[in-house]
Amino acid sequence: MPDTRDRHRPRYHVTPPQNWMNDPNGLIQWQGTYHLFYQHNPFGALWGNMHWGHAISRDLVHWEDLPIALAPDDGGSDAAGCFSGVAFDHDGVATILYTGVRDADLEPQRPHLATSDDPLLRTWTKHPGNPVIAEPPAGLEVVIFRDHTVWQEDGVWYQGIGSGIAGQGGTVLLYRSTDLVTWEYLHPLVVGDATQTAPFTTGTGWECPDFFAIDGRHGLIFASHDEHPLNVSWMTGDYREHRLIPTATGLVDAGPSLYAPQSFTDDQGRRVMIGWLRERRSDDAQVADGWSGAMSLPRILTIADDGTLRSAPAPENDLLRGDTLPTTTSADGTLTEARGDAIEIVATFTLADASVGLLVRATDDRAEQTIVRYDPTTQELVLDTTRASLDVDAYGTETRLAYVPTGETITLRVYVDRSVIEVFVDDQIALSGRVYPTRDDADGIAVIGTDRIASLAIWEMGDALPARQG
Ligand code: DQQ
Repeated sequence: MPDTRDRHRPRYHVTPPQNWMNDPNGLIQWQGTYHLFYQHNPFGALWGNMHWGHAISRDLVHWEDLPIALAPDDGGSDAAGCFSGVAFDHDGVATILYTGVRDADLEPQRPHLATSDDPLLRTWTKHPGNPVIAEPPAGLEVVIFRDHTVWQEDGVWYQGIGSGIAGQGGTVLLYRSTDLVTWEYLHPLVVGDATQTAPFTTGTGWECPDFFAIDGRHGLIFASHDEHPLNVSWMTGDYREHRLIPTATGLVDAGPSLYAPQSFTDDQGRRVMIGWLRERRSDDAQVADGWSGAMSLPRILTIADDGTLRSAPAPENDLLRGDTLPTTTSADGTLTEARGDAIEIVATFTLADASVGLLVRATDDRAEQTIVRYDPTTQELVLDTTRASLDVDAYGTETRLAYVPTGETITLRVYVDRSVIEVFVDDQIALSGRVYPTRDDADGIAVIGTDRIASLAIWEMGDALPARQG
C-alpha cells in the first residue's frame, strides 16, 4: 500500500491509488451510483499506457477504488491506449465511446464503442466493429481527432469529436447515428479562431469537448491542446440546425491547473463537472512520490441570463467537513489558533480600496505562502503561487482575472488540500492551482484586510477515499 499520507498527497480530492492520473472519463450516475473513470497509467507516475481507472461514490464526495475498468487490447485497434471518452445510457445499456489508439506512434486515434452489463460497470465489452469511425472527414485537414461528447435528440445519437481545422482553429466535428455503430459526418458544431489572443487563446485544436444543455440553454466546454497556456474555455449561445452560434465565452477555471474537465447530468438534473488538476512540479518529483494528478471537487454548472457559465462547488462537498476551527485573528491577520493543510475557508469581505483575501499554506516567516486576493482598485482576482514553495522543482505562477462583483462584498471559498488549492469566488468563478510547500510549518493561515472581514469560517476536512487509510 502506498503512503497516501505523504506531504503533497491531497486527502479530500481524488488521486490515483498509485501512479499516473489525468482526464476524468465516463462520468455518469448509473443505477444511483456515481462513477468516475479516469485516464490512468498503471505502470508509472508519468503519462503513458492509457487505461481507464475507476472509482465509485454514493454521495459524489466519498469514493471507493475499483479495479481498472478498461485496458488496451494487445494487437487491437486500441493497443497503444484507451484515451478519453464518455459514458451514456443507450436504451438501458451502459455504453462508452472512447478514443482507441492503435500504434506506438500514438496514431491513428479513432472512436471506439463498448458496453457493460455489470451493475457496477467494472467490465466492458468492446464492439467487434471498432473503430466505429475509420477516418476523419474527407477533405478536411484536421489537427487532432479525438475525445467525444455524445447526446441524443429525437431518438438520434449525436457525437462531437475534438479536432482543429488547419489554418482556422479548434473545432468539434459533429456526427450522427441511430445505432452508435454507423456514423454520418454532418459539419463542425462550431469553429474557433486560432489567431485569437484576447481575452485568452483557444488554440489550434480542441480536446475533450463537452456539449450540454442546462435549462434550455446550450454550452460547450473544450480544452485547448496547444502548450502555452493550456486553457479550458466555454462558449454559450444559440444552438440551431445542429450548430452552436456563440454569444458569450470565457474560461472555465482561470488558474494554471485544471484541464480536460467533463460534465454530466445527474439524477437530480444537475450538470456536474469534474476536472483534472495537473501537477505543477517536475517529472522527477512525481516519480519520486509515485503518484501524479488529482481530480477537482465536483462543481455544479449553471448558465446565467447573460450567457455566463458559472461553476459553484457541489453542496455535497460540505459532507467532507469535520470540526470548525477558531477564527481568532491577530493584528497582522494571522490566525492564532487555526492551522491546517486540509481545510475549507469561507471568507466574506466588504469592499473598499485595498486588497482583501487570504494567505494559506503559509510558514510563520512567510518564506512559503500562497496568496488568494481580490484587488478592488484593478478589479482583479489574484491567485499567486510564486512563493508557495522553496523547492525549485515546484512551478509557481501568478494568475490574474478581471472580475467586477455585483454587490458591496466578495466571498472567497478556498479549499486547501495539501498540494491542491481550489478557489471559488462568489460561488461563481473558479481558480485552481497546485502548491508544494517544503516546510512543516507551512500550514499557517492569515487574513488580508482584517478590518474588512464580514465573516470567516474554517473547517477541517475529511478523506475522500476513507478505505485507503485502512
Ligand atoms: N488526454 C487524453 C486524450 C486527451 C488528453 C489522453 C487531454 O484523450 O485529448 O490521455 O488531457
